Amino acid sequence: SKAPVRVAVTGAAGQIGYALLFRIASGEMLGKDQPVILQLLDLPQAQKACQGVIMELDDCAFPLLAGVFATDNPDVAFKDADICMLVGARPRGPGMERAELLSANGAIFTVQGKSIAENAKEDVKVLVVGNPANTNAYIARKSAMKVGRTNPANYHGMLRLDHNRALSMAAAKIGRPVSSLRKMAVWGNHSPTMYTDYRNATSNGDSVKALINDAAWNNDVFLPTVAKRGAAIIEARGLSSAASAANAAICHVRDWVLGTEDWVTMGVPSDGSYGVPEGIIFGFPCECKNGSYKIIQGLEIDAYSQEKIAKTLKELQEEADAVKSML
Ligand code: NAX
Repeated sequence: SKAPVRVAVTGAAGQIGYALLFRIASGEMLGKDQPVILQLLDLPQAQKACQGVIMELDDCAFPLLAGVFATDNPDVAFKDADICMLVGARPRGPGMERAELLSANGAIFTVQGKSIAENAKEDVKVLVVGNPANTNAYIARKSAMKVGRTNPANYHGMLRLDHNRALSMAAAKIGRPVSSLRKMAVWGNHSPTMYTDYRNATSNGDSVKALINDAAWNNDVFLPTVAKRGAAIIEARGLSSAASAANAAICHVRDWVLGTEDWVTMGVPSDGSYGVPEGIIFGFPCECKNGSYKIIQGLEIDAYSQEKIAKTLKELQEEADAVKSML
């Protein structure tokens, strides 16, 4: 049988952690034949809650769960990790300015990026879920690059929830199942400036854009609804998205490790594609094969799309500028 894969999960005592860990342990992320060891990181005051989660993991008697522990020490949590899912982050408190939020998270992700680079496997795959996800991934990557050792291409931010939201909403609009859809894309930041793009999407081979054939709906309904979906969930549930966020994290890592047939949106460090400066963590349509990903090249960017991409890029560059002094 296969050697266990070590998966570190931060923010393990939180609500996304609770929706995520059981699915990883059941084999939904890495395959039904792949044993896993879960390495949980959370703050000191959350250790007791982590022990409760571990008790429940034990009580599931998952055949694939080869081990689990919790710690408040990043160096212990990331030791020999093959995959790091960085869910824990500093939430925006009441009256907190954007700059304060960025610097509070900068303090977390500089430490965690360095610790990953020093302790994890050299080919570790890192997915940042905690917001602001793109910039937290940017910080972790830059911090890791000072250490060297790990692959700078493997520091990602999560845009998959936005991608999945777009799939579901486009499917409902055309009255066909999600499974009929291919080639959805979301560009840029995981924030309301993201640009959700179905221009290249198909449903059973038919153009989704032609089936919808309504530019006003795209601009006035589809884009803002996907962009504000997180806020709509908070309004309805009184809590932010958790099960769908955990599902998106599972999808991102599963597709990265096991490969894709379709396009998937990943927040990856730009290699200069589509004029996005190198190193900015930007949502691009990607394909995955043999454990690595590739940004889909050669897509036509019309004037409308260019304007949307420029706007979300500007926001990411401003966030990068705001954390420059920490890196
Ligand atoms: P919770 O507040 O339920 O849980 C967060 C957990 O992280 C807590 O247990 C906390 O103790 C822990 N934590 C805080 N700082 C830590 C640190 N330095 N090291 C380790 N653990 C730490 O939040 P939850 O609902 O689980 O959301 C987690 C993060 O995901 C938030 O930042 C949230 O904004 C973000 N989201 C990102 C999404 C995305 O699409 N990229 C969507 C969902 C979600 O909003």
